Amino acid sequence: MRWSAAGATLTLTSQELHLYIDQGAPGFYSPSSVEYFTNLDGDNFGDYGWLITNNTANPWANISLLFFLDAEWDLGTNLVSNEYGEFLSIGLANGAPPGALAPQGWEIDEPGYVFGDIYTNVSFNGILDNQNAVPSNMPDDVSLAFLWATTNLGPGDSLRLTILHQSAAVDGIGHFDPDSQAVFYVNGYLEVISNAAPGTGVPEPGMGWALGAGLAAILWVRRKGGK
Ligand SMILES: [Ca+2]
Ligand SMILES: [Ca+2]
Ligand SMILES: [Ca+2]
Repeated sequence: MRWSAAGATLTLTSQELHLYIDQGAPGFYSPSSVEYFTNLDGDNFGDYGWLITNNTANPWANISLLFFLDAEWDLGTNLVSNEYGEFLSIGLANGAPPGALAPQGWEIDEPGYVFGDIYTNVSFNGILDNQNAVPSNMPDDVSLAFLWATTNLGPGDSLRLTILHQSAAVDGIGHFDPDSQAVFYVNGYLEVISNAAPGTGVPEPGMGWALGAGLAAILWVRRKGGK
């Protein structure tokens, strides 16, 4: 069987980012969000994502990003439940810039209309089960998710999550429609972007503050000792 996207129609039903910060209720981002960017072509191949900046005065702690995608092959001719997913591996996508982070968790599941727990995991639990509930011998409606966890994001710094839809890949998840002989592969990467002033390097979030406090303490001790 020759797999390709040629002649098949890929519909993107849901593209969602759920951003958890310090165990609060997650923020929700979609293609309607101002943070969204897209370089998808007319066949829905290419890349897209969200650029989110911490515009608060305080660091964000214990951050998790959960990306959810519900896509369909040839919705108009063979519907959504004849498809399956295949997990390839966790790895940094081709073309990811230096320092970008590969996903740390994944899930393939029915989107939750019938039996899947993926949407509860993404939107409520903030975890993924690293399991494929829609393999080739149990075709159904395929949806998928990836997870990134990072430590802190300082005020003014940004997270840029990029999701790739590719016709070939060695990492990530493949989404197949055997009747259409169609496949696309999904992977993504996260960049933590420091907006610190040029010349200060890329400090660990919070380190500038710690360094400043340490320096102040040393100066205070010296001044005190000098008296
Ligand atoms: Ca289909
Ligand atoms: Ca599941
Ligand atoms: Ca689907």
